[in-house]
Amino acid sequence: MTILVTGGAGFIGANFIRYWLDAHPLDRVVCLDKLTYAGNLSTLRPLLGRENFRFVRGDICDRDAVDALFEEERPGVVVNFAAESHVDRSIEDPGVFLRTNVLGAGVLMDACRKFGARRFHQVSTDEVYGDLPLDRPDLLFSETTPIHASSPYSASKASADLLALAYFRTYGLPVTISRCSNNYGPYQFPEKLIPLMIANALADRELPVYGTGENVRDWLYVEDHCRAIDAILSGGRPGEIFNVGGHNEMRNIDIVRLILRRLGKPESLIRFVADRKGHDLRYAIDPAKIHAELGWLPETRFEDGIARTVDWYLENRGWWEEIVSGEYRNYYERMYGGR
Ligand code: NAD
Ligand code: TDX
Repeated sequence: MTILVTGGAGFIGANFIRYWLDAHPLDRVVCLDKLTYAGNLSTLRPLLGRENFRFVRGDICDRDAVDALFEEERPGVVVNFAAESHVDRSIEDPGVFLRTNVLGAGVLMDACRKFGARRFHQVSTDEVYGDLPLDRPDLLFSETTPIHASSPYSASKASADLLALAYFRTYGLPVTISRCSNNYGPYQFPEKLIPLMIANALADRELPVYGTGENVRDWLYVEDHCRAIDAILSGGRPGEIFNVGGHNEMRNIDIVRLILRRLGKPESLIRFVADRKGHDLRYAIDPAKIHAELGWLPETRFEDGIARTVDWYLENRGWWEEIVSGEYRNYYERMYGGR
């Protein structure tokens, strides 16, 4: 079986490709990735020589290139990770989010129809549900919670979900959708909370915490997300949405303190900065459906996952130091300078 993984040079996509090749060594994996600022071919370099792996640089919005790749490879399954994924960047410049996250998903689904893929899986996010209040721990997002996106990023992801469901209903395209909570683990681009705080703490730079630091996210180790997608591909019914989460809600400030403690750095490095516009207060996923229907449960406890993640960033400085020394510097100045 050939599986096409789009956005596979990014954080979750690369972890998924590694996971898939281990779990399904007889499959062929083709990765299509544009290598935007967030894509990093060095993550996939150890796989490049493998017979059952192919990397293709290309844009999911480029219909001719996508069709040509489908014609050549005839993928049975397509998993779409390709996206602009950073909320702060979507607030700065929403246009590219609409293009890649909505139109790109549409181009891929058209190719799936044209060339007869038996599954299109859209990797979505819990952010499509908007946020929950901090003082109602009893409330969780279920698959029937109405869509209520807050940022241009989440609105674009919600749009792609609607398009996928419409392709299922109108054309009978066998789509599935996973809506996952915040992932953490190796190979995450250092603009996101956990790797940013690790990188700054190691350089004795300030740790910029938005607002009061009381916003809550539900953190899941990336490998658990990969296993969830695998379970959905093998047992999830087309047309269905599955929430994926770790029952692991944490306040941002507590994560930041934990990272500082693990690195033996002082809390005086923390700096409270201006809040994110439209900042979602709390995300919390109810993963009851994927557990009941597909038997999936998270396996990595947060204490273990965060320890592994901090160690990984300590042991793989070359991977992220290259990133933080390049174009990322200009981004960092724009986003945090004078904030
Ligand atoms: P990422 O930003 O690390 O990686 C995105 C990848 O997509 C990059 O390799 C980039 O080069 C590629 N890409 C971007 N535009 C492209 C285009 N037009 N054509 C082809 N490739 C393109 O993102 P991530 O954190 O790995 O997230 C992957 C997916 O999972 C996204 O769809 C995101 O919405 C979703 N998601 C992420 C999280 C999280 O916590 N990171 C949680 C839930 C869902
Ligand atoms: O410097 C920072 N300071 C800070 O306080 C950054 C980068 C973030 N934060 C806060 C904002 C959020 O409350 O930390 C929290 C996590 O921020 P991000 O890492 O940017 O993630 P989030 O906005 O929650 O979105 C992530 O999870 C859902 C991914 O980036 C999305 O792709 C995914 O869909």
